[in-house]
Amino acid sequence: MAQEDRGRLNLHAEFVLSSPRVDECPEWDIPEYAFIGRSNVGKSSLINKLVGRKGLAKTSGSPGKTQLINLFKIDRGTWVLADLPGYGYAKVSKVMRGSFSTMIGRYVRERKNLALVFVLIDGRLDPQQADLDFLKQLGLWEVPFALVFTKADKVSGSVLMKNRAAFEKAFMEDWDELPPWFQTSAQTGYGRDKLLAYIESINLQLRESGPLT
Ligand SMILES: Nc1nc2c(ncn2[C@@H]2O[C@H](COP(=O)(O)OP(=O)(O)OP(=O)(O)O)[C@@H](O)[C@H]2O)c(=O)[nH]1
Ligand SMILES: [Mg+2]
Repeated sequence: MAQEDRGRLNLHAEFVLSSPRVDECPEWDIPEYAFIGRSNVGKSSLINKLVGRKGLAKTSGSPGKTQLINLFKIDRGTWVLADLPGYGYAKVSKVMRGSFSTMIGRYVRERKNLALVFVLIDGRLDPQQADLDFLKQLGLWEVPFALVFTKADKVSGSVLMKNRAAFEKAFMEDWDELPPWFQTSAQTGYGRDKLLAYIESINLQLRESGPLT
């Protein structure tokens, strides 16, 4: 569908660690952006596309690939990307789903330098209860988030718009206003520039307002 974004160079990215525990993640005052969403929604693929390096975050056609918290320092440590396991996918075993959701819950509540969670929503699907529940939980925990509708290349523009509108309608049953939202394709790079510009704008605001931790 939409044209490829070509405006930016690849970003410098450095793998930091994979861990099941947030308390093993380094404590630092670097703004961190976490990619969270249902298994298979395209978190790891989008991280790779943002950075411009295939294989930085491990991806797979079968859900449940990412099983740990993975941290990557971006732009020589100016900011951090966190790739997390997915939630709510019926075909991932119940035990794994439970452990992923504990890991995600602790991460979002305890990670002091977390600037924002990008909650990825599969742009091909009708509203999914697991996503609405997760967003409600983030709200109760007062964790800031933005929405990212993924896999835009897989559906026509009108289907994507229809799915987004349905999602927004369901979302507004719990909320008073919409968060910032994006549409992306990890295949074509559509949406990459806007997402990066948004991250940069938050980094700038945070630099002006002082330490996160
Ligand atoms: N066509 C298309 N395929 C995508 C896109 N994003 C991800 N995929 C595919 O979707 C599958 C899952 O992608 P991942 O990035 O591993 O998804 P994930 O959300 O990290 O999944 P888990 O780690 O299992 O929770 C892979 O086969 C990807 O190639 C996209 O924007 N377009
Ligand atoms: Mg993954």
